[in-house]
Amino acid sequence: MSKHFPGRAAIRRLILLWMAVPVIAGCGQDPAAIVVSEPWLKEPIPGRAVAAGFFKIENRGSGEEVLLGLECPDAAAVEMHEMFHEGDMMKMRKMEQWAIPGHGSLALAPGGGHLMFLGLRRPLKDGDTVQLTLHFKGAGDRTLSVPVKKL
Ligand SMILES: [Cu+2]
Repeated sequence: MSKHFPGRAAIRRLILLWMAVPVIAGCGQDPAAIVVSEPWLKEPIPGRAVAAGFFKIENRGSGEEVLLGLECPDAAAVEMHEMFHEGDMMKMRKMEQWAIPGHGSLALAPGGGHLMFLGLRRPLKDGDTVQLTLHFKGAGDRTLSVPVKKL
């Protein structure tokens, strides 16, 4: 009598495969999981070469995504700024990167986190549009048309 059950190894392989699928799905970043919406740039004060920008990023995936940096052909640099309290003062600091947790979001808004467009290369007015490219660690690059708005 044999102690060998022919189907067992195959069943074990199937079980292992079944368990591995969610793990694989959790590691790979699907670019479609990152949704960037409502981008806009606040019209700069006339004569000033800096402007603040905002958007929302939704991470519909289960893994963390990281915004590594941004580029705009109309600005020398685009920085990520976070607001924080220091005593009674609200201050801002430059972020090297911005993490967006799985099933989380990052919402930039006046008075809170924002983008800082530095060294603007042309005067920007309400109704203008600039191109903005976001560099994501997992999802790659995303280029948006960003309208300039006067508040
Ligand atoms: Cu700032």
